[in-house]
Amino acid sequence: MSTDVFPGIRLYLMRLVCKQSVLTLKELLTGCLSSQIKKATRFYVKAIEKSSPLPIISQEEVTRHRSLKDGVWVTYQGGVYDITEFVSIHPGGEKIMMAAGGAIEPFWSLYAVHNQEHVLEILSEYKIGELKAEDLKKQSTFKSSDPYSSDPERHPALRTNSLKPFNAEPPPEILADSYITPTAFFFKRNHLPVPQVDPDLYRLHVEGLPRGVLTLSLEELKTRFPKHTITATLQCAGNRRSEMNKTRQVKGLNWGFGAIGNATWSGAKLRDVLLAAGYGPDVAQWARHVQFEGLDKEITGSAYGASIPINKAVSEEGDVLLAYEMNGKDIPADHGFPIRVVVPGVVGTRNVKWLGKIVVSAQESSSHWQQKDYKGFAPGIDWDTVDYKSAPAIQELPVQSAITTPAEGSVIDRSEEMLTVKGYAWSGGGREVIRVDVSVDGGKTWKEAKLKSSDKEGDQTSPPLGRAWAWKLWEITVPLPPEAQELELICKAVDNSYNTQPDTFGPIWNVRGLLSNAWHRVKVKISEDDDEE
Ligand SMILES: Nc1nc2c(c(=O)[nH]1)N[C@H]1C(S)=C(S)[C@@H](COP(=O)(O)O)O[C@H]1N2
Ligand SMILES: [Mo]
Repeated sequence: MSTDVFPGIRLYLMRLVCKQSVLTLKELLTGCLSSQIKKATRFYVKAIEKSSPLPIISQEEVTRHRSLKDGVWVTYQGGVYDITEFVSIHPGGEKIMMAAGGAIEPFWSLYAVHNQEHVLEILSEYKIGELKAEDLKKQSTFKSSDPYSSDPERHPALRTNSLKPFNAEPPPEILADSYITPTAFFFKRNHLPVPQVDPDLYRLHVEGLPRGVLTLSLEELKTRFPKHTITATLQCAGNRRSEMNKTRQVKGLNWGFGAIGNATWSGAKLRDVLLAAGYGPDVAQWARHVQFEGLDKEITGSAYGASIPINKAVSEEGDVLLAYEMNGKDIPADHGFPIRVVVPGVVGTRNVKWLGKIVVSAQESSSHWQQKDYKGFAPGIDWDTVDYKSAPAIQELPVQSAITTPAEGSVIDRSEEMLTVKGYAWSGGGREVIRVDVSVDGGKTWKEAKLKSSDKEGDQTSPPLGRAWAWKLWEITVPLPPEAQELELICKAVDNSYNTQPDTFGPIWNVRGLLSNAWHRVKVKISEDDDEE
């Protein structure tokens, strides 16, 4: 059989194969085929594909076919299809004409009804060739007019700060309900569209070492290196920005106090991978930073990137992971599938997701996010006077805590007599939170909350010194002050370096609203019990 089989002839031949002369194109299109015919069809199509490799067709040629007169050609996943015959009887055929001469995928994502198996089966009957490989590559860069169309589904309970790129946090009340933050509710902070990565084609490149580039597949990362698991809290530098913003306006997404979460992460140690790539005392002479590049890219083609100091990366006690699991499952798309860096104790932004490249270097990452963002400035510096070169990139975060229940503005029933206040507390750099002080009278008097290191009641185990990567949850139950109509609840944490949080935002105000860790204050009302009045 020749390689340029026309779809009409194929259909005719197929009818013969099926020995079913009553099979019409319409039946094919509506998908109402008997399973026997379907089987025969598949068999036939496979047979044809084996016996006659389809011709390679250039995008240029496809583009010439965009009318009923010249023929209507489209591409789908690298195949070229002549759907002229189909268009004339397809309901809403005009719409499909928009795809003529180009890729059909973006239209299918708009009209999701098409993503059904029988439609794919129908389409397969019209295949006339394969798109030239280099044209296919180009296609993937303008696959869709909306680069966010392939972003994953998200839980509707999340509070969305921005949809494209997707940035969202959980309702904060749930944070202290579970020591491990459920993945679906873990805050999501994306600067760009979520890249789609085929785990079989995924490669991690380790560069900058004298031995040359080390390239690892996902499988190799999982099998060549021991699997380590840590529990670590991840916090965005912009967590609690909305509170600082109330003092004086700052620039950035208006995060509440939910841009923080605690998860278990499993993967290879970055240290082990760097040693395998040739890191040693000679390299230690000049290497100062480890740069990471994500597979998410800007329109300009530059990738998301960040770097961390080499000492953190290679230290046995640094616990930096190239993680492939989050809370015991493959890392989901939003959190960096298939590999993300987890740099425990270090600001979220350096925990690069969808990791594509690691570079050992004498320099920090040159990325926008390392150089022109994620730095702290004095309260007097504004947008006109800021000089990004004048401040170091944020790495370890300061001590932080917040009240998750009760929520701001809630009404507490006087007859309850007692009030339970709950929250989270964490510090950067592996410093352990050793105390959380709580006030229910606006800071006049303080009581110590009970700390928890897991969901187990009264679990107060301490992590190894300097490796307290995970937060503590805390809780305290206090009598309601008898006279008060309104309470101002406050919490502040102390870490094992005796660092504590500042009382107000004014003195730590900075133009980007980062490192926002003043005392967390929550106002609640007390309702009188009607019966007693
Ligand atoms: N490749 C890539 N990595 C990234 C980001 C990103 O946009 N792209 N965002 C960073 C920021 S600012 C934060 S706070 C964390 C958020 O991680 P999460 O979405 O898993 O909570 O990822 C960091 N890593
Ligand atoms: Mo962030």
